[in-house]
Amino acid sequence: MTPGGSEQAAPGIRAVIDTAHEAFISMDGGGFITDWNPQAEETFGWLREEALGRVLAETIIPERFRDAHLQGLEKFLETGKGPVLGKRLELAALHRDGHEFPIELTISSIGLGDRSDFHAFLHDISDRKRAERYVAVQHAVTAALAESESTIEALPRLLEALGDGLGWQAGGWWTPDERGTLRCRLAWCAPNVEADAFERTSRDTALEPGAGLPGRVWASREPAWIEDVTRDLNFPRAPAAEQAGLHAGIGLPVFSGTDLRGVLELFTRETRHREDELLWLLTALTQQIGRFFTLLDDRSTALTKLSSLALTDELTALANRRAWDEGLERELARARRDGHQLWISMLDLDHFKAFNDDYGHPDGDELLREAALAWRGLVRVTDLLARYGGEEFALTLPDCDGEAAALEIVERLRAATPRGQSCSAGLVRWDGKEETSVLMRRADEALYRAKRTGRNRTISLG
Ligand code: GH3
Ligand code: MG
Ligand code: MG
Repeated sequence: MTPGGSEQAAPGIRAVIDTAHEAFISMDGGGFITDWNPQAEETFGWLREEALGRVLAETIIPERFRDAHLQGLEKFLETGKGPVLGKRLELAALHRDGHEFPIELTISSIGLGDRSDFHAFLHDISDRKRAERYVAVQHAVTAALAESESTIEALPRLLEALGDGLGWQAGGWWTPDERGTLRCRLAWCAPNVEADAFERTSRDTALEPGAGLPGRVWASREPAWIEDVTRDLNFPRAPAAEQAGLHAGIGLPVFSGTDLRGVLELFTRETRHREDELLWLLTALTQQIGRFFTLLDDRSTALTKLSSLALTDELTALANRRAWDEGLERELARARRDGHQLWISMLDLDHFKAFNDDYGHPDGDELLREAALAWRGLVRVTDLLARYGGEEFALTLPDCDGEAAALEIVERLRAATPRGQSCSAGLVRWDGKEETSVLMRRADEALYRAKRTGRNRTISLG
C-alpha cells in the first residue's frame, strides 16, 4: 500500500472531518499517516500534504514515547487487542517546532479485510492543564501557609510549593538589611537541578534598590518578568544562571498592607515570554502570602502583650511576683559573672490595714499606685522594683557600691511614701553564694526587725 493512499472518505464524511473542531488523524497498520484535517494542521504545524505519508510516531510523538507506541501497535496487529482503543486518553504530543503539549484523544480502529486503519480525534488541552496546575498551586500555597507558625517557617515551604507546582526550578526570598541593601535570605532549587552554585551566588550577592531582578521589583513595587536572565543587562547573577541552565525569571513584591516585606523570585530552565495569566495568578498568591504575614505580625504583637501582661502587676503596673522571681535569678547570675555587689530591699507600708479601714479600700489601692509611681521614678530603669504581694515591695540594687549607698537609696524611697504615710524596709547584701530563697528570707527578717523595733525605719543585715 502506498503511504497516504488509503481510501478517501466519502464527500459528506470528508466535510464533517474537515470542519470538525477536533483534529482528525488517520494512520495505517504500517504507522503511516493517511488523513490529516485542517485542525490537525493547526494543532501540529504540519500541512496536510506534508503530513500524509509521514511516519506518525516521528511526526507527533515525543521521542521518549515512540518505542512504547510501536510496541503497542505491533501487539494490536498480532492480537487484535489494544488497551488504548476507544478510551479517552491524555498524552504528550510534539509540535513541528519541537515544543511538547498535552492532548486529549480517542483512538478507534477499523478493520478492512486483512488491514487495520486507526483514526483519532484529538485536541490540545494546554489551557485546561494550565488551569488545573494553577488550582493545584493555589492549594499547595494555602497548605504551606496553614502548616506554618511563622514567616521563617512558611517561606521555604512557599518557595517549594510555587516552584514545584509551576514546574519552575529555582527560587529565592530577598529582604533589605539595615542599610537598605537587598540580601537573599532563602534560596530553593528543585531536586533535579544543579543550582548549588547559583544558590551560593545569590546568597553572596548584595543588591541596591533598582539593581538586578529583586532590586527592580523592590524599587518599582511591581512584579517583573525577564524572558532570559542570562541575556539581561541588569542581572548581575547572569553567569551563575547560565551555568545552572536557568533562563526566564519572575520577581514578585510581597506586601503586608502597604508595607513591602520582600521580593520572591522564581526561575525556570526555559526562555519564556511574559505570561499575563501566570502573573495574575502569582500576584493573587503573593497577596494571600502578604495577608498571612500581617496575621502573623498581629499574633506576635498579641503574644508579646500577653507575656508582658503575665509579668506585670495590674494595680501598680510594676513587675509582679513572677517577674521578680525571674528577674532576681537573672540579677544573681549577672552579679556572679561580673563580681558586682547586689543589694536587696523589702519595703512594707506601715499600718496599711488601718489606712484601709480609715479611708476605704479604693483609697488604699490609690496609695499603692502612688507609692509605686513615686518609687519607680527614684530608682534606675535597670533596678528591678516589684510588687511582691499586698503592700509589700521588693527592690534590687545591682552595682551598688557598699551599704551606705544602698541605704541612701532605700531611705530616699521611704521618704517619698505618699499621703504622709510611712513604710519600713529591710536591706541585705547577697553574699555571693546563697540561694534566692535564703536571700529573700534574710530580707524578710530584716524587714520584720524594722517593724518590731518601731516601724518607719530601715534595718540592714548587710
Ligand atoms: P504593718 O505596719 O505591720 O505592716 O501593718 P499592716 O496593717 O500594714 O499589715 P497587715 O499585714 O496587718 O495588713 C496588710 C493589709 O494590706 C491587709 C490587706 O487588706 C491590705 N491589702 C493587701 N493588698 C491590698 C490591695 O491590693 N489593696 C488594698 N487597698 N489593700 C490591700
Ligand atoms: Mg504593712
Ligand atoms: Mg505586709
